[in-house]
Amino acid sequence: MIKEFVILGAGESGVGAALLAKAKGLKVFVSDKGDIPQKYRDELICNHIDFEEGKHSNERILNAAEVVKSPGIPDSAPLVVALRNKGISVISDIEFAGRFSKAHMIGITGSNGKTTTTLWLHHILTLSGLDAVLSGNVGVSPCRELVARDPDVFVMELSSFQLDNMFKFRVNTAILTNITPDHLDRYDYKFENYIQSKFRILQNQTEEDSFIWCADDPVVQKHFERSMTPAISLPFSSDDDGAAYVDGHDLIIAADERRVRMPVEKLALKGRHNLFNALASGLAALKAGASLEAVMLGLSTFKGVEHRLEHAGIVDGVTYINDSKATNVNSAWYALESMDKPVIWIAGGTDKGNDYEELMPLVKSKVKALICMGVDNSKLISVFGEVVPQVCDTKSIDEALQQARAIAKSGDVVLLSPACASFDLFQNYEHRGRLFKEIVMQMM
Ligand code: UMA
Ligand code: ADP
Repeated sequence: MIKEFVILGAGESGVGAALLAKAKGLKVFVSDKGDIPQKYRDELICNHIDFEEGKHSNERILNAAEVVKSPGIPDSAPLVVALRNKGISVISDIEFAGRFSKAHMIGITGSNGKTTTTLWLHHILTLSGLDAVLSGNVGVSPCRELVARDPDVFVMELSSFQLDNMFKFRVNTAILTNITPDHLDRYDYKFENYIQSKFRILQNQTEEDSFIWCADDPVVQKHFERSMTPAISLPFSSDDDGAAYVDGHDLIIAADERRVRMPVEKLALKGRHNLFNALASGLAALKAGASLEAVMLGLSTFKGVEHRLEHAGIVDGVTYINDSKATNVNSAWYALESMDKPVIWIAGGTDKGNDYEELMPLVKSKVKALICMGVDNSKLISVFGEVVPQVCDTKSIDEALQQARAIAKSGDVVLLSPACASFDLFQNYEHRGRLFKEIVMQMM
């Protein structure tokens, strides 16, 4: 009897993998422990793919030829452990996609800046007329694209969860934006394990490939060893060193004997973190063959990504900024650093074991009021209570914005950059950001 190709989880990655497996003639079975969202259920039915929901039928699954695991399912799940103990290969949808593609693979990982860099790079490549497809953790499984065709270039955001189940996949151009603590619940609360997961992006590279990395990031600096990859090393820095760097008021991006020079002030997005994202995108674009003109145009015309330091409106001379995607301390650090007006800072939510100390100097110099917004604000209040002139304890976004409006004076900024996950009060960070913008719109 032909053994089944089993897919665990019927979200974007699982259904993408199922469609590709079916197209390649495999005998596919999809199993989801929860309810399958309607649009994915419809896709499975339309494509005559066998599935179950509300349970995992262990006996059937433990008889699989191979298993694709969705990234939301931890490696510690008992079924995944049992599969591995039985010697059954468990891979991610990205690994599966790699078997059917000859595209130039660009993989972007890091703790922060993945989505911005991925979309910015894709914008440049598209302007340059390259056949580049966006995929990975940005929400589109590469498998889905491969059912129809194999593009010239894949621009893939890769989360650590996806990297963990990638074994033979070769990333031709790997970008590592930075590494700061995140998702530690999936890594036995050991930062070291999370760091190793990020470096998996290098695992199958050859001399023909490239590794683009942030030389200013202390963790990457400390852990990157030349023996980890034979690829060409292309570090970037806001200093005057590396393959992409800053020289006076200009940024320089150089690869393969081609070189871009443009004023930093022409970059479409502001802030030091976005300078890093621009340098990384520019290097990868040159490696993928983009024209120098497209690199310069793309770097200066990108529209930015929703919920990342997004301008939400001006009310009574006060600027409102939605940075709801800042779900960890490091991203909030960059948001505060890029502020040049007095800040009313809205922060808080589900704490992921945050250490706020590194924010202290910025908070002391820039924040005139802290509006804590969460079910439990005690930690934020105890850390910043003595430091910030005014601290408010709020339990909803309406209340938080009401307080912020009452305190703000013309010329101030109200910044939502929570440094925390959103799940205590919201469905997700998008929900939090959308509500913020809606209320600001109503105030206008
Ligand atoms: N499920 C099981 N068994 C279990 C546990 C869960 O069957 O034991 C089922 C759930 O019922 C659910 C399905 O698994 O229906 C969902 O799996 P999933 O969460 O992996 O969903 P996908 O839609 O495939 O989304 C995943 C990524 N999700 C996660 O990593 C948690 C998406 O990233 C990604 O966009 C998508 O693949 C396409 O690549 C989201 C994310 O939060 C945005 N990523 C994290 C981040 O950015 O910080 C890493
Ligand atoms: P990711 O996909 O890695 O979560 P995003 O581009 O979505 O990254 O940005 C997440 C948060 O981090 C936003 O608040 C954004 O302003 C901030 N950010 C973006 N780029 C960087 C960077 N290079 N370093 C630190 N923070 C960043």
